[in-house]
Amino acid sequence: MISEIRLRRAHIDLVSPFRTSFGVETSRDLLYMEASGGGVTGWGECVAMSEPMYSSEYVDGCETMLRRFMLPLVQRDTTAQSFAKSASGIRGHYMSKAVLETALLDFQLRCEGVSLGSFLGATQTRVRSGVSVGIQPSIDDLLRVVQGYLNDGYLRIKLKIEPGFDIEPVRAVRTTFGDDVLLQVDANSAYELSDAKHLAQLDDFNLLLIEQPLPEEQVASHAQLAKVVRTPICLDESILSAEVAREALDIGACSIINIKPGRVGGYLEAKKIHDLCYERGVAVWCGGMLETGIGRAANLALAAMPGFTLPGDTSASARYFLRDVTAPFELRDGHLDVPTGPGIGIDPDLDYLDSITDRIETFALSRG
Ligand code: SMG
Ligand code: MG
Repeated sequence: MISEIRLRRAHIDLVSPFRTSFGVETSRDLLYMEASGGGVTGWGECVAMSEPMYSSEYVDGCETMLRRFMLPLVQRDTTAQSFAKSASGIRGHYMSKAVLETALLDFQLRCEGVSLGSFLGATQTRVRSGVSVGIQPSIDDLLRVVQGYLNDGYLRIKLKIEPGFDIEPVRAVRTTFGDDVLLQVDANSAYELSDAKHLAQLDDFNLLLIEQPLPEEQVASHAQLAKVVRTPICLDESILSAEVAREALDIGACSIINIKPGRVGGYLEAKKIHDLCYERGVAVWCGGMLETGIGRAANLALAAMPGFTLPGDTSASARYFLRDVTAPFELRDGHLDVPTGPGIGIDPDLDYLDSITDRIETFALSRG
């Protein structure tokens, strides 16, 4: 039984600025939920950024949602499943739901001695790692950064693109590193349907996929775009639930899905999207939100499910942080090991985590 929940706010610097079509991240504004009872603690890490630029959610807003509307739903005997059910009445706010649901799930799995991987039906012991490369000041800089990641052993490169930094950078990377490199691009909604012909120029570069070219709400426009562009369209921001995923696939808006548990309300919904895609033979991969080791551990368990046939944005700790809050995840032959211990299978280094913590608030639970 859970006796208390803690909400922790912390911050950690990134090793280098990460620029996307919507902004630059230089540090990670963190929110963790910790569900504790009987000496066991379950952890969740919120994926929201400090500003509502990737999507409408942002971390201070998540804190408000958790305090006002979600923590009041939790009692001592609340499970991840019962929380998901009671929180389904709250519209949107997927990232807030996900962090609390994950802490509850981690708590119960740790109590049962079951790893998140086995709970989800993981079939792999390690997962192939890709890396997401931010927009660089010049093509020369981009080539240097990509070379560094290839030297590290990353098995797939994803280039962030935006209008004005798209066709030529992709051409340069393809020409310099050759046809064998698994390569894809992510626009984070920066284009319009009227850019379809422009985007079709990317068809020359044998990309695995184009991720989220158009705004989140324009699912049907992606189906139009898919008729003009030969490269497979992959949706990220648009896919907020298994229902949206089903509709997007039905109308041909995408042929690949980036699954991010934080974006869809948690691992239970993420598993539903995996299962739907697996049944239909649609490839999925695990996205990333610059998570620390807590969020990364859980994502690795998900990425070890059988439908994750493409390498994800599950990079090593060193790609993000000088020092992670857990033991670092390290690349071996381009792979990361899936944690095997109960729950997410890893614990934070509490002394270090405390040293980057700004504040902790404790919520005692009623008996229910
Ligand atoms: O965790 O390696 C990571 C980041 C991967 O590119 C990444 N994430 O749209 O897929 C995406 C972005 C969202 C976060 S950008 C700050
Ligand atoms: Mg994306």
